Amino acid sequence: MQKTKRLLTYLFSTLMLILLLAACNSDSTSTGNNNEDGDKKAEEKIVVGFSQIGAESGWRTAETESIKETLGNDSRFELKFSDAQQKQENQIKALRSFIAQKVDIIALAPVVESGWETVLQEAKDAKIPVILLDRGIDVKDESLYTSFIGSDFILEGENAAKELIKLMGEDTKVNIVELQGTVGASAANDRMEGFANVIKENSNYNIIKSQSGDFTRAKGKEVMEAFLKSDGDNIDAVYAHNDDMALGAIQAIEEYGLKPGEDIKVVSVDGIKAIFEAVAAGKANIIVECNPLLGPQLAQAALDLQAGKEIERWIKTEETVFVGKEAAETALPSRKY
Ligand code: GZL
Repeated sequence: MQKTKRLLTYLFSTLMLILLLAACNSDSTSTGNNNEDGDKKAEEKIVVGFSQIGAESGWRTAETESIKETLGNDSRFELKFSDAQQKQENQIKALRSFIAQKVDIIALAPVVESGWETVLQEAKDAKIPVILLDRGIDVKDESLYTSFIGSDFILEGENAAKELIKLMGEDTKVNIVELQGTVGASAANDRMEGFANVIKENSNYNIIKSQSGDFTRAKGKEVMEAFLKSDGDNIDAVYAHNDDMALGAIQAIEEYGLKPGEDIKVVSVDGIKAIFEAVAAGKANIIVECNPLLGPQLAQAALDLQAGKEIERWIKTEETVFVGKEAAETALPSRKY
């Protein structure tokens, strides 16, 4: 009897040990970054590959700083950053590198609207969502990107024209020269369209010259010098698609011997500190704000995507307009960039 009891006890404890080992073993099969249902484990970082256009303007630098500060200082993210020196081929190379590194999300500030289908299809095939930052793209297959975080450039252009007409009067004859942004960039195309939408409604207002200054101060100055040479005393206002070109134009107008902000009114888009200082000094007149501080919105979109949530197709940034010395002086102390 005793022998049987001892045997049964031995068999029972062996069985329990086998069951216990089997249970432990099933836990260790979920190795790697993901748990059983394929989601990233909570403590794993979200790897974001960001292809930035370059550093052509104060606005661009502010955007880069916002993204590096927000994602770079947040332990939930690993940010891989690439500066394309304003060349699309460098951005395409960067995207291919991010795909090869199997990042979780690609953020792209596309220098121009066209030429993205192939590389974005590669990202889609690799199941890596793409979030567009600050400029749009022109693709037939809208599923090639998940969301656009940025401004309404057509509205910015319309507001620039409306404020200029308010400032100079509907019945005044006004000849305008236009400094366009980078050729092919959505921000340039749409700011041009929006401004033209309003100007065409008033025959007193005419755009007599329009040329790209590539969103840079140096090129903006150079193009304005050419405008002044050909049409100097016939120019009543300059519309610049960004502040850096406007600041270059202000320099050219002064060197030409006229007073910017008085002889030639200056309307600009972005809202970097230097243009507020120019308006406060009476050298420019109208600022249409375009918000570059997109880091927090990118971070939130990445977190939502990683959590499997739907995100808005267009995550818009809120912006305003500043007109005249007093508005610029009041706003200056709180400007962050
Ligand atoms: C706007 C952005 C533009 C800025 C310029 O979202 O794409 O590019 O207005 C910058 O300053 O160069």
